Amino acid sequence: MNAAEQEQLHAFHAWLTEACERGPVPVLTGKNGDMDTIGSAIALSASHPRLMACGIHIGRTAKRVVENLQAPFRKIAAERTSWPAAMGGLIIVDAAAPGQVGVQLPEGVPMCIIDHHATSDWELKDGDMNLQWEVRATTQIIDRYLMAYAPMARSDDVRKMLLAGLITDTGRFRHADAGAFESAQHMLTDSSIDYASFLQFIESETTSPSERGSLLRGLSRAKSVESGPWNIVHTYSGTLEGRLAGMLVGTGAEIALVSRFRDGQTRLTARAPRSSTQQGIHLGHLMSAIAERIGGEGGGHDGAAGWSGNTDRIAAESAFIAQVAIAKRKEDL
Ligand SMILES: [Mn+2]
Repeated sequence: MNAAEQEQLHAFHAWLTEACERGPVPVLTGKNGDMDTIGSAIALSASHPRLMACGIHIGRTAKRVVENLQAPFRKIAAERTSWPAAMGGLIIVDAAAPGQVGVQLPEGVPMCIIDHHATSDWELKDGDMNLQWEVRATTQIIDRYLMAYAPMARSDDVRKMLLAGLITDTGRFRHADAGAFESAQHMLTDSSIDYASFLQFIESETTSPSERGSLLRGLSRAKSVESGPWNIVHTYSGTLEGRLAGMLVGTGAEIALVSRFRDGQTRLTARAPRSSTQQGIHLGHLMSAIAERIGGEGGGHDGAAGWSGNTDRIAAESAFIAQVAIAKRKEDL
């Protein structure tokens, strides 16, 4: 952690202390409900009784971990959301844009964004804060805060929440960096967590026959195209797009794209292996460029990103493929 980050944590602590003095402070998760966003919200909420983890959706892995640990998390309605009266502030974790939380945000409440995406579409007002760090998971930022300002909150269960977010966002440490390992070590040190069995628990996910069917159909529809200097393998599927994209990367795709159309909305999910990001691909930037061109919202990380909007599926796919075509390729390493 550098001096600027230490200073930011100090400012965040002051912001949070004041907000909690004014009233309840919801800690809102991203609408994908992945383990990083849910784990971050629950772990941070353990540091003060006025904080409450909440969100519109809890993803599959996060749901299993939350149920297993009986962790406090409040599901809120996406429409006509009822916020607590006299909120002292609102914290949003692991979401790069207002559209990624899935609810209408309350007016006139100071906000703090805690995120690690490469892109950010938040507009900050006076009294708002943004903690956007270049780390592999938002739970790393949360743990840094807890270590410095609420060490008592770092129970084994809280550490498991943090660790689970780090494990899943790094793809079981396949996309980790030195900082991610350092965070993992902090989370495990002086805990009684058995890392290997916790990992086994996280990985013991079952696939239903219908899900297996859609994954297989998605694979059988996959097409490989050349776009400028890049190879893209793309398909569409109604579910488990992230997992399907990971499988496409496993076929040797330089860029994997899975699209989905549902209820008038198209969603693009893209993944790229490290070899592609090292040669200049940044999927998060590509997705924001698409949003600028055809509308909707897009962003994310270099090797994992998404876009969603009202355009039909074929037009969105074409926009992605066209954007990739103009992405320069660095000399092979
Ligand atoms: Mn994340």
